[in-house]
Amino acid sequence: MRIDDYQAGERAAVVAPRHDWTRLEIAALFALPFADLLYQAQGVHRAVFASNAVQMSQLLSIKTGGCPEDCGYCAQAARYQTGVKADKLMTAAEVVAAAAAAKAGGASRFCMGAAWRSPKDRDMPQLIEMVAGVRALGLETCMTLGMLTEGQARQLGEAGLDFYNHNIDTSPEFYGDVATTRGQDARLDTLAHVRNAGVSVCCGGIIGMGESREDRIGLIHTLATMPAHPGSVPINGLVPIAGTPIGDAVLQQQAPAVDGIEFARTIAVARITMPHAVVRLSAGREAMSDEAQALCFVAGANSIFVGDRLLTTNNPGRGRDDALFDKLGLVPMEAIA
Ligand code: SAM
Ligand code: DTB
Ligand code: SF4
Repeated sequence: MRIDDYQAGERAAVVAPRHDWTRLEIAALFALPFADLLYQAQGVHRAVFASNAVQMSQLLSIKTGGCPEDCGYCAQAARYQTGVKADKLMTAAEVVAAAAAAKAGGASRFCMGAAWRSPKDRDMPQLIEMVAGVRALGLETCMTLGMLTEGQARQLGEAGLDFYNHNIDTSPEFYGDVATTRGQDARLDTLAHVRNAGVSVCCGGIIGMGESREDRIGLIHTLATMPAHPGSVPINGLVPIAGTPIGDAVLQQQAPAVDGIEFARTIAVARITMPHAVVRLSAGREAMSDEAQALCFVAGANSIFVGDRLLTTNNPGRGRDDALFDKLGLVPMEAIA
């Protein structure tokens, strides 16, 4: 029986999450004719989610630049000359004011990012105050602060943090080409701490860093075989930053950072393998055409970042996004929840 032969109420059960995906099965999905892949992704998407609803998150860089890590794509790594200047941690009052503006602009989740290897225990009270203040506005809260100890994850969970973003970025095989100051296993440890603290996991990766299809398969395989699928899966298109090793390599080839069809394929495979996850068309939208973004929504993306800025780079503003939503008949997820 096909998905669309079931009644609406039965459908979510039909797409019960599986955690035993093999690389071969994921490779076979990637290899489908494009229309067949998107048809399958649409079937899964419509079985679980309202078909045209898109969740909207807004980012704020609460502590910019000066990061000791060496992620080869990142504008905020202290060791690369990217023109980003290091700032200190914002105050809770400043963060809450920015969250109020984000809410007025239509965001339902506020994601606070810090360019740290990991937070210091002395920062925790300030971070906890931010979570409480943003929550009090009626927004969902998300933080991305680097690696967390079990205790730090528990403290943030107790403060009411809804989501923690921590990306595995790429396949286990390619990870060593992306960052060397810590391994991907350390990222998986933090994700376990977050999960155990009862905070929802937001975890995904970056496409367009020079990785192979096999690496994209490995990225999705790692995510889809986690003990629980992440609640949110951000798929970022590399924003190439001059001065970073990966950004420079992409810029010097003068090739588009991401092939739009392969990007949409990756979203579709994430949608099919993690049916209940919200899949975010994350960084990289500024450089994407409306048509490329439309393909990603058809492939099953149902979340975006809104607002003019991501962390250090630009994002399509409200005007362009409103026009895109109008053209495609998309509506904010909260509007129909
Ligand atoms: N320092 C924390 C960490 O690494 O987890 C939090 C901030 S970090 C900037 C969050 C994520 O943003 C990275 O894991 C990466 O996936 C994504 N990201 C950073 N720079 C990017 C870029 N230039 N293009 C696309 N995605 C990027
Ligand atoms: C995620 O996966 N993407 C966001 C968020 N999590 C923290 C970050 C995108 C950053 C893009 C580059 C920049 O603005 O510096
Ligand atoms: Fe630091 Fe995060 Fe950037 Fe890596 S991605 S250099 S950990 S801010």
